[in-house]
Amino acid sequence: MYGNTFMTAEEAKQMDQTQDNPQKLIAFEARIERGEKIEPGDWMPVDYRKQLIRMIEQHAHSEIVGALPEGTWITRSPGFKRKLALIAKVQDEIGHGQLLYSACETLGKTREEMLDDLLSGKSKYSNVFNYPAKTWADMAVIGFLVDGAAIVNQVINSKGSYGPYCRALERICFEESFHLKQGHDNFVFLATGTNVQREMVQEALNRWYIPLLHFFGPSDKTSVHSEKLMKWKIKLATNDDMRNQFLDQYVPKIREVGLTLPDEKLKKNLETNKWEFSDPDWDEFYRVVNGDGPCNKERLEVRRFAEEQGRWVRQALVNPQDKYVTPFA
Ligand code: FAQ
Repeated sequence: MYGNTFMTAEEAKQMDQTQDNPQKLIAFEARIERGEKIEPGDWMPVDYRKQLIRMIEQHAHSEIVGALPEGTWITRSPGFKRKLALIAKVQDEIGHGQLLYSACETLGKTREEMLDDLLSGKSKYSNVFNYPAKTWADMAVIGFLVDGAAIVNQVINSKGSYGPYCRALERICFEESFHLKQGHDNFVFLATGTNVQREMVQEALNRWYIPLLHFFGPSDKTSVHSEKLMKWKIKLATNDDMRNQFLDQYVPKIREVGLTLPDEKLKKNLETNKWEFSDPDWDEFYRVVNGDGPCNKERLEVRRFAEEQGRWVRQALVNPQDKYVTPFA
């Protein structure tokens, strides 16, 4: 399983009992300072483990829920080759989820516990996947810009301090780079196509602009976890820095094909080197990430359905000699 080692919750608990050891904390932080990777069996502060579980688990859920909006377009893809590419991409996203669940299991939380927390709404996943994919142009915007945003975040975090997460991110980034090409090709094709195609991609872009700004998380002033995550090099750039890097890379590419972003205030301040934009309604962000977005219910219902329909397969893998009632019986 990709060079990682599982850890049971019991083992993690035993390790966490050695917490009140200031010497260990100093040695741990010195390792991080030197740029060493922390590995599953190594001593780590309880909060380092908790933060990693929270973040990797949310990331894993985002990958599998993230496959759903694009999944709805597989049967409606315009043409065989586009369908093949979309199927491959969706399959990759599920694979990323698997890699990340494995990385998270090295910290002592089981996959079953993580999936239960996703289905009960206890765990979060990325805001962007709670919006509908209304037209084929959404496939272009997701592939080009959501994957583009994910790459900005993941390339940065792949240089982080926890070995299993960084190794998973490196591999994920290779595959996401292919997704980006697929998305870019689709995006340019529509932007340089007929008036109808151009209007369709502009309309999709208008809908995705705010969710994409939200994607990098709340501003540095209101981010809850950034300080600790940065101190322990789990996160290597702040939310605002990642958002700025994304705008730097992608706004010129969007404008290059003659498309616009729906924000008159969006411009780069050449003195500060930072992008300025209208406040992207953070109330909407919190509503969406806390379960009240346009598609939250639908996304979790589909995941629940998949969980129920696949239960007999998981049981049969564990006890192949037993008889199972399949949904096809
Ligand atoms: N969505 O204190 P901070 C992908 C929550 S993968 C939902 O700033 P932090 C691939 C945050 O959890 C996309 N919730 O948080 C793909 C916290 O709530 P909590 C996923 C969000 O951790 C492409 C609260 O707000 N990528 O797209 C979001 O320091 C195409 C306060 O926030 C990752 O997960 C959000 N956008 O920074 C798949 C990367 N932002 O937990 C299919 C790893 C914040 O206290 C198709 N994660 N929150 O209840 C990270 O880098 C960080 O967790 C951030 C947030 C940057 C997302």
